Amino acid sequence: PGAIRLADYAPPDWLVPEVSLDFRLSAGSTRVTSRLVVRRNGNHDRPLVLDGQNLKTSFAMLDGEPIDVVPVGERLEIAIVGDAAIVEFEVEISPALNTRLMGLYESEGRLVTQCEAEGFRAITWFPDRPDVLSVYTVRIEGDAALYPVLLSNGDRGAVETGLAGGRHAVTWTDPWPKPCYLFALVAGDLSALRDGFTTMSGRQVELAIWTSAADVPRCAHAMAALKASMAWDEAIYGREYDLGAFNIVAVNDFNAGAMENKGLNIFNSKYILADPETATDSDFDGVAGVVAHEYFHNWTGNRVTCRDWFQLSLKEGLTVFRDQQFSADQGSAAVRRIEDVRGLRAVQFPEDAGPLAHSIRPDHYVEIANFYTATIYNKGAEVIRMLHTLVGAAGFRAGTDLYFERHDGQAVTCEDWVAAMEAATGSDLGQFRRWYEQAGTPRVAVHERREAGKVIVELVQSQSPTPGQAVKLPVHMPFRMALIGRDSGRRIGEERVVEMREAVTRVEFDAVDEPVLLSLNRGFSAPVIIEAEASRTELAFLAGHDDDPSARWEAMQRLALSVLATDDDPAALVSAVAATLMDGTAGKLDAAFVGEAMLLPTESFIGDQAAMVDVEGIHRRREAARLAIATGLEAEWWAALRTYSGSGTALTPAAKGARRLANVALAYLVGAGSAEALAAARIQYETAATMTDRMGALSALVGTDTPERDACLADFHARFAGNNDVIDKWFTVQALSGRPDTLARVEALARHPDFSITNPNRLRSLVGAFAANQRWFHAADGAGYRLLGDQLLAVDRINPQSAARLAVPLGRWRRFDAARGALMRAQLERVTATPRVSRDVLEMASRALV
Ligand code: HT7
Ligand code: ZN
Repeated sequence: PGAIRLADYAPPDWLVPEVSLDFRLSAGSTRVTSRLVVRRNGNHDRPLVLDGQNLKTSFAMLDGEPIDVVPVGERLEIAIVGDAAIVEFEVEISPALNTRLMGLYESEGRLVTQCEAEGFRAITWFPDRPDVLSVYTVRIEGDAALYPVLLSNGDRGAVETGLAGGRHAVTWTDPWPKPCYLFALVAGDLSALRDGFTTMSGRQVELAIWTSAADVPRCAHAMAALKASMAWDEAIYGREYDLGAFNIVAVNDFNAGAMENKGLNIFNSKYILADPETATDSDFDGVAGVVAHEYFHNWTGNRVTCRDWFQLSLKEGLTVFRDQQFSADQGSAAVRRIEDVRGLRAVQFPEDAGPLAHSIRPDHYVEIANFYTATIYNKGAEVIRMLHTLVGAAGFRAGTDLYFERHDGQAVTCEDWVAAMEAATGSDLGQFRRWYEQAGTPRVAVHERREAGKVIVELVQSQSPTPGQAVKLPVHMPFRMALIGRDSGRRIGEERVVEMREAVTRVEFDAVDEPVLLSLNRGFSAPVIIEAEASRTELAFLAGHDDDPSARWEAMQRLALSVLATDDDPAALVSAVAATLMDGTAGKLDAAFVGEAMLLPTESFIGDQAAMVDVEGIHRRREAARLAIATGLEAEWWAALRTYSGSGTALTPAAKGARRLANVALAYLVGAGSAEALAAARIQYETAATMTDRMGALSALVGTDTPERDACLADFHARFAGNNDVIDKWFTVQALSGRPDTLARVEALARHPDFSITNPNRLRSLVGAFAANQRWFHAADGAGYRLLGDQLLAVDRINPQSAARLAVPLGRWRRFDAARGALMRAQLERVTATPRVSRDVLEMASRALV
């Protein structure tokens, strides 16, 4: 399929300042009448071009006169003589048959829309591009019993009751011009948790979170997060909410996490519904983070939107950065930063190192849905974070103020963003712009020497070629570093923020009169891979003394990686773990940090460090190290379990940290294999007050071959039958198991009555999770790859976006031995050779094969 290129961008020939839509709803056949006020944009004689997909057009009119329309593929051209016109259509669509979950679709009897990126064209004829902004009036009419609640963007207007056939209607108007990807409609039998918020200028906003009546109490955490986000955006960015109502709807069938439609956010229920019984601490954090993210889009995405989809990171990178800042402010900032870095390195670094690498502003794509990636989102956020570090908090605020002042109501580019930052702060961001163009993760090699009482450090940056980008130029980045006394364990002098620009940057620390160790890339100030020599003793020392939490955690990770790369005795790692655990028990470190630092790097992350992934060797060495840590510190783990368990259901950072550390302790104890540990896990499972503790026990048991495991798995399924988000956990925990029968179990689970490929969450919970199980997905006979290929092709007929995501793990074929590589390629080739495979999947599989 043909690529769309940034270089071919041209402004829209016709603008649509006003749109009126009238929906006559029914699941089988919805009639959509549209009235578009169109205006010629510039001096040309080109026709109005509209997009449409699977639309049955019953009539079209131009300035009140019927016209014949003949679509060519998914495009329609209408020749217009004057400079303005009214274009009207009536189309018929079928939400019940829409399994792609784009456009208007049915989910559990409700009707819901998803329009980003290009779903509006499946609702009616329209120039479906983000640089066409319109004011919308929307009338929704439907059966009053089936669809008692009718929602759309903006503020609610006229209500019509008692219409013929038991129908009713509501009209909504949204005064803020918006691109069609932000349009939304929801209809169904919904109940709301209601609240209110008074904005900084004293306006009242009615807040409502809509779900089934039974789930209303489970929306409280999301509501609290929404109000906290509204207050935070006012305090930190001076941004106020701009409508009288803010509605959120939770749905079970959703392709992504959530959607920021103006005034009517639609969420995957996984990111709204939470109570201690059913949601883990990390689920609670996920709810707050995603609610904040979607709310923050109101300014970064909605009031100022993207000119074209190449600029996606303009809204996504910036909004992820803002939600990360918010979450850091709400809890333990250090642990949040470590979690964000762990996520970035687990997903984005491999993406940047493989065939799917692309810059945060790509210059071509085939299917835009394939570009909602960790690079656009998470590397995009790292780029914004670097800007924040370079210009400082006050400069950054001046930059965002200017950006909003210049571009409110516009569809703009990443260049407009950087230019505003530059103008507001007077900084030169010329070279910084390379981050937007270059794909791949830079490497920074660190060389250190002593010279006449000085410590001289040379930072050498380099970058390997990525597909289609052979030459890489040095990038501008802030590199935070400090010296730690090798004897005292204290920081020597001030931390430096070194601005790296050249290939080689020389840094001098004067008058250093004691031996030192380098604390590098503190706070993970630049998203790079560090190459620095350090002995295990030095790493263990930094893991015990570095005063920057990210650098301290990183020292422990590097120590673990060094030990896990060989068959050496893991004693050095065991004592570093012991020292950190003791610092926690002595109250010198908070429990959440200790829990984080105790976690060994995952098998995939260990694999990412080597040129070729040694699947069996990594698993064997990591299991051996886990056992050594478990048995070598058994008494300490029991003490930690006693100290940290029983923290109730509170969601304070201290209680969450305690639960985390207690569950790490339990996992090690179960790994050591004593009958007492199995009994403790079983008791914790049965008496848990929180899902965190219940899942902690279940995850510890799932890798064992014990009656406790089988009993707890069976109980879990029975106890939470019907709760989708929890049953997803039941699938995932089994898919991630280290047991040798995991593949057979996953095959059986794929035939389980609760499994369904039509629900994206369920598909991800089993097949997506299994593909992250390095040991068993990469079974040498290729059975894991076949399972993925089978599922991918089956899903593609139903939901191409879901299917395309499943191709990603196969794209790592170059990193494995020849036999596995060939088996992975064989699945990708099978996919590309399948007749009528979707454009989404074809693009992903073809790129993955390169
Ligand atoms: N901006 C939203 C993106 C999104 C999406 C993209 C493709 C297909 C379905 C989708 N649902 C939502 C989500 C966000 O970043 O806030
Ligand atoms: Zn977003």
